[in-house]
Amino acid sequence: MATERTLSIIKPDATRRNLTGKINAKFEEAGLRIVAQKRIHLSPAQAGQFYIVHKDRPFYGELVEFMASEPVVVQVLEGDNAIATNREVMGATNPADAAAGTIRKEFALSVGENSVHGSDAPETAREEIAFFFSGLELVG
Ligand code: RTP
Ligand code: MG
Repeated sequence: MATERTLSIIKPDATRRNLTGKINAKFEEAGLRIVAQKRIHLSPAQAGQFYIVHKDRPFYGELVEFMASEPVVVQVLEGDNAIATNREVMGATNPADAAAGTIRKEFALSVGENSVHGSDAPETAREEIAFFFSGLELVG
């Protein structure tokens, strides 16, 4: 298995409810190491740029407004097959479809306010990590 890095975001619905520690515990229990982490408040323009791939989807406006509504915690997770491992721990996008024990099953409020983001492929992981972190901030 290859060591990978992925970009994770703890979304506003979760930071608001003080769930950062519980969510981080799930990542660490799954063998993912948090190699960088910071709390930021995205502007609507920054949130819109981050999710630009979804610009033509009907939920784009709502998603951007939500992501800029309150602070988020952005982080880089490292581990064996980190991208897939992280998405497994996150669970399905819609919490109604998420498996027992996943973050979204336990904590998500709805398909939109679903507590976490995770990169979906190596190329997007590289882009998304570079969007938030400089090389100096990444301590392996
Ligand atoms: P993410 O990118 O946040 O890790 O989530 P994902 O891959 O599981 O889902 P994706 O299809 O990339 O959608 C991005 C985010 O948009 C919101 N969404 N809302 N109202 C809706 O039907 C709807 N569908 C998606 C969610 O916050 C989702 O995580
Ligand atoms: Mg996605």
